[in-house]
Amino acid sequence: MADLRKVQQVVQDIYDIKIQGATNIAKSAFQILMDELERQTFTDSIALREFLIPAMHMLEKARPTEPMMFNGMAYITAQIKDETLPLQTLLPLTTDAVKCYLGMISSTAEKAIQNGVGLLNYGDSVLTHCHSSSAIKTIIANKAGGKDFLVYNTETRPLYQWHKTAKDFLEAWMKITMVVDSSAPFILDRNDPFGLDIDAVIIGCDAIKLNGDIINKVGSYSIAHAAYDNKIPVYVAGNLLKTDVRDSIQIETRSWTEVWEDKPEGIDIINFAFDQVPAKLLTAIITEFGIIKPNEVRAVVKKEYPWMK
Ligand code: RUB
Repeated sequence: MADLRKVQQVVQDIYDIKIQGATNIAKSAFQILMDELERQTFTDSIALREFLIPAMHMLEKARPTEPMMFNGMAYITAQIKDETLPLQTLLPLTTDAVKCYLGMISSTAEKAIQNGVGLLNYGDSVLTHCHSSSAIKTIIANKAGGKDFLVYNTETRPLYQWHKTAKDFLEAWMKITMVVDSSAPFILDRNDPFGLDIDAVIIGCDAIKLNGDIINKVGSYSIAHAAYDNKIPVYVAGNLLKTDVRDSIQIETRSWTEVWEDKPEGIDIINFAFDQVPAKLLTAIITEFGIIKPNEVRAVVKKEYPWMK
């Protein structure tokens, strides 16, 4: 009988947003696979597969809008497709594949952050949304060159991921100003009454479509629209391991209890976790292969990640 208890705990933590953000979700998922492959004893290759396959399915379903997860699962599955492999070959092959993908997540994230250095100038104001480790680290990396700038961040209802974002910037000794979600498009207006004069938007993403659209925390769509209308560049701190090559990603909707726990009967609530931003509103995507235009995604993914299917 496969022991999936520790995997189940990580699935629950991902679902409960104790682990959040596409990169952290993927890292935790592949780390628990790695830990369990090392911790558990498997009698034969069938026992190993009886653990691995359901574990991967459970993790993949924890949040439905995460291609970095299914691309990794596809990568591992491709390495072990030979059903005849004995345990002594299958186990190290599986462990190596998981380790390799974990390494890829970290190295690509680091490369993308470095590729985003130089986007911001001294004195700039930048708006970010939700909690994206990629967007935050890219903004902080821009400051590392000695340049100072102002960061605005949205509250991110209903779960208030802004608390995490604010703490990350505070730890990096950066000045951060919080705004409520519904005011974010307004502060991008060149005529906003406070004259905030935002110079750039940098947001993360959960999924990148082959046509260059991206999926990110709900609210990204209206922010990108307002930025586009005001000729403010919108950069996506991305990673092409997040490409939805199957065009199968669903926008996650979450329980209405997150919005109004004791709502009266008769009221419907739709609680979208993400929205989709059309490529035409995006200036560029900061990736591990450089800063690319949204319409270059298909060609770059085909060239750099031919194994993605
Ligand atoms: C987080 C979110 C982040 C992306 C990218 O939403 O939308 O912008 O996941 O994150 P949630 P990263 O809080 O619902 O997971 O850059 O860390 O991969």
